[in-house]
Amino acid sequence: MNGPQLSELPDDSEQLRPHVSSLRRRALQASELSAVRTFSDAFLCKFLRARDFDEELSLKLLLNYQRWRRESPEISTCLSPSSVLGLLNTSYHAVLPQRDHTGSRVLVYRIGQWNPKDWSAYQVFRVSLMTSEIISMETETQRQGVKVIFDLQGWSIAHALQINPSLARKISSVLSESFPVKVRGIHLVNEPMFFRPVFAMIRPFLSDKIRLRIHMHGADFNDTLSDFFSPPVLPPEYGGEGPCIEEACRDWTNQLLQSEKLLLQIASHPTGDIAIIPDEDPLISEKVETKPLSDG
Ligand code: VIV
Repeated sequence: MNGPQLSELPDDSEQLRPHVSSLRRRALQASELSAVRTFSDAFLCKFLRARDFDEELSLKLLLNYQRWRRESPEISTCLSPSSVLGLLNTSYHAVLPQRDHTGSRVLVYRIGQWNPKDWSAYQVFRVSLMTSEIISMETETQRQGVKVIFDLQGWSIAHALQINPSLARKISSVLSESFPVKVRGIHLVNEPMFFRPVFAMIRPFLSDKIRLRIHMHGADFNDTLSDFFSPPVLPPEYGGEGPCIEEACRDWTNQLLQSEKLLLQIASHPTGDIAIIPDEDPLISEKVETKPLSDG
């Protein structure tokens, strides 16, 4: 049985067991975290599905994820949606209600809504991490990944100044090798000329695979975005027939706010695997509720 077929099976399937057990054994051997005694099936399945059950690559991804979290505490340790509510309320971000024709989640970021005087790049980054943590719990998203639309209308020098080389490295790392979600497409719309220098900072660190999945649509995106997404998926602002972007942003903001407790637990957990209670940390030793998310 090959990778894609294994990906169809549920977390507790008998056929996945050997793969899950083997990844668990190798991850525990390789892990640099002493407070961690084990990993849950659900957690390991995220990494296996993100790499189509290639064990070597799944292990590498898991270790990269742990390292990225450790090296980016300014982003990863504060996953509180209410702390960035002002930004979310500007309709900066939505996960669209409908998946695309392949089953990918479709995310929209409207950079112009981000006022760099009010919000740092770290806070903005946290929004993406919160969303990614939530949607990566969905089995269908683990299988079919995400497609992201960045609307760069309003991108300014003040935005560009927020992106230093270290942050650019963190952006490319999370896109290519350090988060358990398949990035199936990145669509830039309304990108101005002076976005180029920032993109030039990020680009060299991206894998070839991700680089090939980046599409620059410019201002006339209505003609070309429709080659990738069918009308019911996109909001009217992006040439589609779905709910308007404000509504989509409002709905996703509510979804994030409802997930606040869960996100705080992930952020404060040594590995991010909230199904496992670390035995050496009295602060998070109480039993956590893991509510399964419905695939909406
Ligand atoms: O966070 O799968 C200069 C995706 C993204 C993620 C994360 C995951 C993910 C697709 C990003 C995309 C957005 C965590 C797991 C990288 C956060 C970006 C935060 C910065 C501050 C936004 C500024 C605007 C960028 C535009 C970048 C465009 C490139 C992706 C080409």
